[in-house]
Amino acid sequence: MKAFDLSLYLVLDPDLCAGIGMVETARLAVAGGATMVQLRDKHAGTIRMIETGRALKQALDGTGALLIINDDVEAAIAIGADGLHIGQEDMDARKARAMVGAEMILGLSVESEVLANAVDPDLIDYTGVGPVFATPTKADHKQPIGFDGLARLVKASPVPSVAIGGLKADHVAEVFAAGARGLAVVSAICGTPDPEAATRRIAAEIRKARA
Ligand code: TZP
Ligand code: MG
Repeated sequence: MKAFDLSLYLVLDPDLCAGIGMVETARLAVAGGATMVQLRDKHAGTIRMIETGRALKQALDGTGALLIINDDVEAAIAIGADGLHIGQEDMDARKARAMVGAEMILGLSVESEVLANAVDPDLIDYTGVGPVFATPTKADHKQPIGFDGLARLVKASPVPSVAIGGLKADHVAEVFAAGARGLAVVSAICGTPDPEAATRRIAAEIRKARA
């Protein structure tokens, strides 16, 4: 499996990125220091996921940033993405791993300590832990866990974790203090007037937190 850096993980949202689009948003964010980019489009079918995913792959090529596909295993394989991210209600981890093979990065969302404890490190490479805060970006999100909950779930997770949910540049220090390897953000970058500058601000906080 490829080495991966969870520190500044952009999750794309087609509605929030509507102005300049997901591909341009990703390009700017990676120029600003995003280390991973997830294509998450709950309304796109596999054909559209593949189309957008291929454009993203081309935009990210040579940058070192990795491309992760949310939920659609068929699209992830067709795109030749670096990884697949699944939720608890999506495909079963064992089946997903069997389909993507050993090389692809496989991430799983966990919203509780019980779920974090149940993660099989032979199948899953990282966990997405949250939501730390309530967020309008995901209408059906689970109960927010706060930074105390984040620390507990990170500790329970047998693989590295990235925090998600309502996170901004101001939260970076607490995210790393809780033991997470990084933060996953949507609205802190997507749809902002200057996605590259917004990403740079977060990246600068990450350098401080890690120093
Ligand atoms: N999963 C849990 S919260 C969330 C997802 C996809 C959305 C996070 O969006 P934002 O805008 O960074 O709060
Ligand atoms: Mg899902």
